[in-house]
Amino acid sequence: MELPNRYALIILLLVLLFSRSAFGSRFPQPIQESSHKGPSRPLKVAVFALGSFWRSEAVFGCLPGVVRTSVGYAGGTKTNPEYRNVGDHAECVKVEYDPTLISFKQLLDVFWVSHDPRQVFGQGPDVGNQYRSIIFTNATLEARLAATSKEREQTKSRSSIVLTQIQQLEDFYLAESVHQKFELKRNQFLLQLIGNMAEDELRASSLAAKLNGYVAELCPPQIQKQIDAKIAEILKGGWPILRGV
Ligand code: MHO
Repeated sequence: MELPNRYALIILLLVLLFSRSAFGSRFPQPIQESSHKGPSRPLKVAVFALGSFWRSEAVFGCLPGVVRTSVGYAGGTKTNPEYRNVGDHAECVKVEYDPTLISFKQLLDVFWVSHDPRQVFGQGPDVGNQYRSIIFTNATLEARLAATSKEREQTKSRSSIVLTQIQQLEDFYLAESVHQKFELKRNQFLLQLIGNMAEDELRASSLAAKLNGYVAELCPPQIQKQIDAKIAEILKGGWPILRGV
């Protein structure tokens, strides 16, 4: 009785070992979060409005030092705004960042080059007050940095006015989940590759924030290339295909 059991166990172990090495390379290695628990360093929060929040989230999600992004409504007075009933709010991106890796000043530089702060009543093709340009601040120093950077932006040309508002951040209302990581959600392949995360996981994930920028082709070029290479490497391993049941 005892002997066959031991053999069975050894055979099972051998089969398991063999199947891992035989099939291991056929299965794609999912892209992993570099750190699952996220950094332990204290993060800072910055909120910006610069047109459609689908694009705004993609602009900031890929920057080194940005840990999390989400989109929402801020800058107005209406309580509980919704996408179809936004009231006087603007579409915003909330950026959680590690201040030892990226500064508020660097985020401001990205803000200015990522939209046209002189466009009246809209941004790009999008028309309306909800697409206005706003820098939200939550400290005196930030307000000063924002004001200085706006002045600098104005000096680039005197022929039109930089319309960006600078406001103390009050309430930030999280937008509906369909709008979170909107660009990434259009790419089923990448969603699968990161393990079909649940909505709250997706919102908290640095990896999802990066890939959201990648899909929109809004990452800095060298990061865009790095992600391209990583995906190509995974695909080389082959994708499992079910050929029958
Ligand atoms: N141009 C966009 C605006 C989206 S937005 C998040 C559209 O296709 O409707 O406001």
